[in-house]
Amino acid sequence: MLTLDRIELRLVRLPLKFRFETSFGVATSRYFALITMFSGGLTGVAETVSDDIFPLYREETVATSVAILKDVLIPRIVGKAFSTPEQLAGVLAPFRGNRMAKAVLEMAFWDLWARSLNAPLSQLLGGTRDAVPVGVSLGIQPSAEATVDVVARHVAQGYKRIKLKIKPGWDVTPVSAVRARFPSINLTVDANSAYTLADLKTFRALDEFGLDYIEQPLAYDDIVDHARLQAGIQTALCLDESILSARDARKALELRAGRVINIKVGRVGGHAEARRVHDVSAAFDAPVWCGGMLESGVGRAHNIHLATLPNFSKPGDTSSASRYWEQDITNEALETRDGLMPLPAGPGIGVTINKTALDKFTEAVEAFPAP
Ligand code: OSB
Ligand code: MG
Repeated sequence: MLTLDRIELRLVRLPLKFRFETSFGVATSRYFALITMFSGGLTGVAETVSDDIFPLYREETVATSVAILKDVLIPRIVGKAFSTPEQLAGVLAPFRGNRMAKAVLEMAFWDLWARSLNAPLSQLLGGTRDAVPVGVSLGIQPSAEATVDVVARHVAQGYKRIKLKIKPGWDVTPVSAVRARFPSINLTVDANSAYTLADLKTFRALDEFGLDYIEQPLAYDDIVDHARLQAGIQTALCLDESILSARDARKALELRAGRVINIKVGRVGGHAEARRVHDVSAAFDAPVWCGGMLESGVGRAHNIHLATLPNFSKPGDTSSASRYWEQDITNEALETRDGLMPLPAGPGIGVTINKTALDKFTEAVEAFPAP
C-alpha cells in the first residue's frame, strides 16, 4: 500500500526551439501541469497533455484540467492509500470525461508504484524491448523547399518515419516535393481534423505518394465519416483525436474507420487504458504507435516505457529531447541513436528531475497536503 502523503501541482512553461505549426494553430512553447506525488521517501511524477489556452486538439486545456484536479480529483486521493494504479483509477472513474486530468494522476502513481517495487515502468506494463523506434512530426513550413530541407535534416539524423503536418491548401504540394526528393522514406501526414468528406479528391491525390498512413483527416469526434473515407481510398487511415478509450478503438476498428491507431497516454486517461487500446488493436491486427504532445522529459519517459509493448510496431513521435528544448527539466538526456530511443534505465520512468531547471520554468506551485 502506498499512502499519498502530499501532492504538488506546478504550472510549467518550456520555450520550444522551433515554431510548431499545425492545421489548428502555432505553438512556440509548451505549457503543462506537472504533478508530483509523495509517499514516504518516494515520489512519482507526470505531466498533463492538455492544450495551452485554447481547446484546439481536444476539449481539455491546462486551466480546465487544473480546475478538475483541484476541485474533484486530488481531494479524492490525497491522504488515501492505494495498492495498484488500477485501484487509484477506480476512484477517479465515476467522473465523466477529463481524461487528461485523470491521466496525469494515474501516470504519476504508476511511476511512484514502480519505484516502490524498484522496477522499471515498462516491466510492470508488460513491455518487451529496451529501445523503441522513433519518427519525427514536422510542423507546417513556409514553402515546399523549406519542407524538403527540414525533412532532409531529420532523415540525416536517422528518424525512421517522417510525418508532415498538413492543412487544406497545404497538402499535396509539400508531400509531392518531399516524395520527389526522398522516394523511399517512411512518410505520413497528419491533418489534425482539418478536412471533411468533401475533400475526397485531395485524399485520392495523396493516395499516389505511398504514405504509410494519413493521420486524423476528419473531425476530432468522428468515426463514421472516417469509415466512409477509408472505404474510398487505398492509404490506411490512422486515428488520433477520435480515440479516447479502448471502447472507442474497438468501435472504430469494427467499423473500419482506420487501420492504425496513435496512442497517447494522456488522451486516453492513463497507462492502463493505453494498454487496453494496445490490446484491442492487436486483437484486430491493427498496429499502434506512440504519439507525442511535445512533452518534456517527464512525459516523454512515460511514453517511451509504454511504447516497449509488442504491438507498438510503427515508429512513434517520441523524438530526441534536444530537438524541442535548449534545456529540459530532467537530468537524463533522452536522445535517439539511429532512430532508436533507448528506454531510460532505472526504477519508475527512469528519469530524475533537474530541480534548478524545473524551478526556472515554473510559473506557480501549489501543495495539496493530506487532510
Ligand atoms: O496530432 O500528433 C499530434 C503535437 C501536439 C498536438 C497534437 C499532435 C502533436 C504532434 C507532435 O504531432 C508530436 C511530438 O513531437 O510530440
Ligand atoms: Mg496527430
